[in-house]
Amino acid sequence: MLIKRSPNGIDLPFSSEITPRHVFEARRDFIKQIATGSIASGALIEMLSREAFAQGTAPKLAAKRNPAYSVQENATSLKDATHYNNFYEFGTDKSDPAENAGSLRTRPWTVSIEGEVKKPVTLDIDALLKLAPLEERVYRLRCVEGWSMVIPWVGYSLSEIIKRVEPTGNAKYVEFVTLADKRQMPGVNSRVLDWPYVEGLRLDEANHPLTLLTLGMYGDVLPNQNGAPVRIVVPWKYGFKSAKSIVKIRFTKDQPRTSWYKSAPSEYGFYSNVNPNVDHPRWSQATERRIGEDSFLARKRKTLMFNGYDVASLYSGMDLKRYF
Ligand SMILES: Nc1nc2c(c(=O)[nH]1)N[C@H]1C(S)=C(S)[C@@H](COP(=O)(O)O)O[C@H]1N2
Ligand SMILES: [Mo]
Repeated sequence: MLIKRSPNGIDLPFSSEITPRHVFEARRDFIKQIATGSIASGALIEMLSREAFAQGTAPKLAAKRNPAYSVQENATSLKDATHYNNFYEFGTDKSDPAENAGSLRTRPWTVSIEGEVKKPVTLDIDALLKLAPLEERVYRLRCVEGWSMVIPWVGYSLSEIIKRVEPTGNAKYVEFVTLADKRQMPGVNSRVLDWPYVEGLRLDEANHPLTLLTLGMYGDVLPNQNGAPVRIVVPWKYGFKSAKSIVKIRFTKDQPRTSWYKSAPSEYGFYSNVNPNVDHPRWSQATERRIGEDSFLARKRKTLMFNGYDVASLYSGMDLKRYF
């Protein structure tokens, strides 16, 4: 993949500057067809990426940057983002997922969407890729352990799925259940967590446009260690809320019993919004270390309320010390 550095310092994949005439004409025809509505946007992305593939220039998962939902900060290097991971199904060391996740088979893969919905459905990964136009969004990710990264994710708002399955009036929460297969995931043999890894959101949090159904990063499909083939990313919450390698999305009446809450309820609350004013019982949450700025000269960064995202209206009237 060709990489150029953009003016704001974020690494962006660019397509070739010189477009051959036949490619240009084909592209013009595509654009006419979209204008007349004869091609769906998902199909368009596929056609454009196939065209770009033929030229050998473009990323594997073409997506348009959504600047309204992207931070203007340097992206963490792909190397760091794929070699410093938490994915306990593959081991508890930061280097374990990169080393062990090669054994994960990500195709075929289905996600069952069920529970309190009028239209339950099971979608395979190709259906998910086509369900809505893919966007690139550069988000901060803040781990509860005190480090952060900036990652260009590819996906679309989870609300795109939610509106299609039509939650019933009983649906108050959404639960994400991730794969737990001992044959593919060596960490599932250990008892560090109660498997499968389960996370959850309140329905309004799940419907917030920032909540990203994530299928890729850095212009390509998700590497296994980052939660292939599909994960959730909730940028204003601690990283552990962003469940990887999801197989089930369940709408519920009751608050989901999440894995980290079950393991230590006094340390990992259900909400787990990034909040510099509420310390973890064993350490401060006021500052963070940006991965890639680890030299002794690098200052720690101040952690921002809700990780810097404008989501306070979701929690108006709530005591965030109590509902941590
Ligand atoms: N299934 C599953 N999802 C998971 C985890 C995990 O152990 N298992 N770890 C979480 C934690 S603690 C963090 S910080 C993020 C890390 O995501 P990244 O490796 O893509 O940066 O994934 C989250 N999602
Ligand atoms: Mo984390």
